[in-house]
Amino acid sequence: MSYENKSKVNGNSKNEQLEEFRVDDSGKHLTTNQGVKVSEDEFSLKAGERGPTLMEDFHFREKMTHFDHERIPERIVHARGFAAHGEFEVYESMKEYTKAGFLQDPSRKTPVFVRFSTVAGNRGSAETVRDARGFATKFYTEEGNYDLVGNNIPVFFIQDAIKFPDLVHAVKPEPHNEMPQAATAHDTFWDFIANNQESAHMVMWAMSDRAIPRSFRMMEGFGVHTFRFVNEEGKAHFVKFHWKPVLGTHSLVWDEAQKINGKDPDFHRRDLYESIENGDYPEYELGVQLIKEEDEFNFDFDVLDPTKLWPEEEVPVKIIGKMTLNRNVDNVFAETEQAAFHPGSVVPGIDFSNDPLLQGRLFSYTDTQLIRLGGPNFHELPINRPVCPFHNNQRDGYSRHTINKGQVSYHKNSLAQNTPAPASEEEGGYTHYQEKMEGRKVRRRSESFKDHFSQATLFWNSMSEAEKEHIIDAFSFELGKVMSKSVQQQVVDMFAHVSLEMAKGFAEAIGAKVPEGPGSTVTKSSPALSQENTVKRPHTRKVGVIVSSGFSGSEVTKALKELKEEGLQPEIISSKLGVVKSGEGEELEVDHTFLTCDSVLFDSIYVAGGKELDKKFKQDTSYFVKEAFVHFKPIGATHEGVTLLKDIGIGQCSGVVTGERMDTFTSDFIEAIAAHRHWDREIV
Ligand code: HDD
Repeated sequence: MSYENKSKVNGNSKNEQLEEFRVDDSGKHLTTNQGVKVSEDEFSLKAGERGPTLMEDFHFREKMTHFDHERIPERIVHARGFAAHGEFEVYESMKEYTKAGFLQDPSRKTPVFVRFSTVAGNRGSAETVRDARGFATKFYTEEGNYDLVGNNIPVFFIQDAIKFPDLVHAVKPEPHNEMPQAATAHDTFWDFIANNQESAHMVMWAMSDRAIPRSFRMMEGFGVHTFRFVNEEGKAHFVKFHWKPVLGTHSLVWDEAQKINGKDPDFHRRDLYESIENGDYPEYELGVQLIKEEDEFNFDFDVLDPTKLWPEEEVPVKIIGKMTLNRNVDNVFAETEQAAFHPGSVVPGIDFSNDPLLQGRLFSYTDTQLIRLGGPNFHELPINRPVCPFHNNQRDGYSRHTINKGQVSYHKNSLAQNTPAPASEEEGGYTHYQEKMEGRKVRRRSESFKDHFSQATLFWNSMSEAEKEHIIDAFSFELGKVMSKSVQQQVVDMFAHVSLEMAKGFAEAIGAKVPEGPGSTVTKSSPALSQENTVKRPHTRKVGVIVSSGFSGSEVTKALKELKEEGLQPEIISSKLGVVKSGEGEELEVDHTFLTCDSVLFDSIYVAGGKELDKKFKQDTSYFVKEAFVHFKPIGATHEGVTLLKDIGIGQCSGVVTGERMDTFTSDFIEAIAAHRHWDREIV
């Protein structure tokens, strides 16, 4: 059965525009690109049945040439990505702070296109690697496209864009053997870190659970830099942008993440794609942190330093709107791959700060599209076109689609009454914030950018015990893969400035010299940074339900019904596909066998059992359940499942819910699932 995108088109101006470009080839005659109907597509034109192919076979030549040119260069970073369409609405007018049109009117829905990505891996790499995730949003506003090109980590490795090529060279697979793929666990990355210590704060995030999100739907997004909101009166505020997922921020565990990479390298895109197809639309609230221009110097961080966050307890996040992703793309290449984001795409009411990382990004993104998308007309590609009209004197170049009429393509002119004409501010013309500037030309880092460790310690201090353990394990893993003893030791010594306890923890694990000092004197913490304090909801969680023939029909089907009613997604696992029959004759369609899925692909496991439990079934169940157990996942068991669990050696403990009392089983189990993981479980 061929796939049909059933998402609605009407009411979303971007989708209505894209509809003009969408083509459905099914049911049509095959033609060449010149529109000539093709009579044969199996055999090339030959001089005799056994003779050579002829040059005049224009259909063969066109088909083959197009195929030979199908690939374009992948993004130098963020090559592996997945995207969806949606819409954004503001909760209340933000007039007081910004004149941005899409932030004025709660009844206005602004179309958006969001691309999530990993940073380091190539286009075909696995998705649950340890890495930052890109979170790039294109708002198709009525005043032009606004791109919020962020990550799921609120700070960055470096403070100045001139170091970006060095950072990326160090992160990418090493040049002499092109290993490892999509991983920072290698010498050049850690050599870079130890010798560029401004990276300390972001490394803490990268070693934390944040770098292995459970889903794109369950991670935060951050604009990272300080931008400016400017209102009608020309008054500005510094602003930082946040996306807060309605389902909360949740992560995988490292062992699980690595196994998923083998079992389902498309894990994150599948999750996003299926959620949208199921109508479980991913939602994120937009939050802003605002600092008055006059308060610029009233904090213990420099607002221009992209390695610093603004603790939410000091500068609260004001929730101002919501984004809903409600349509999958029709064609990944045409939309996701050809999408061109640019932090410099702003609209009136949003402006830049002098963050030197942002300033450099303003150059890099157009530059990269020129090579990747093959010329200066990438803004004409359907996915990149604004929904508002655009007019200027730019002309020609590769793949120009627009047919500009008339003689005039210059300003000023008299032949076209000096049009297209610049718009005044009142007419909506973009005017740059008139920041007063003076200074000498220098190649220097500001003194106020020199504290590299305080916020790294703030992050460490804010973690729960389980999160701290994961960070130490992550360092131990990554540095354990580093060959150079010197680099290992440099990293240990560097992070001894962040936390002695932490550095000692991984120094021991990798056999490095355990540091004596210096440690940190920072005692501050920010509870908002811990995922322990995030929203916890069971909605859309996947439950692998292990069932065999002769299961307790009415009670198990009732439990499954209740799980579904609460928005969870039970999927039936048994030894073979087809149906399993209960003792009373009820039938359940089997979704997976033990071969076609794995416990790492579920949020929780429910062992419902059945009368027919052969040795193989028990072994497979045991493997599934033990794996879920060591990944701290909620486990439920009823009927024969209770005995199976006991036989495996899993007794009463945190997050293990057994149906001794069927009347409370599902509610207890759902509560355990909502908690996400049970870190207080003792693994022996
Ligand atoms: Fe970047 C892509 C996010 C620093 C240069 N970046 C890219 C994407 C995201 C980010 C999400 C993928 C967009 C998409 O899905 O197509 N980048 C960030 C963030 C940064 C950051 C949050 C720090 C705050 N980036 C950064 C710097 C430079 C670049 C300092 C260079 C000076 N980034 C690029 C790029 C990419 C890119 C090479 C590759 C593909 C693209 O732009 O379109 O130009």
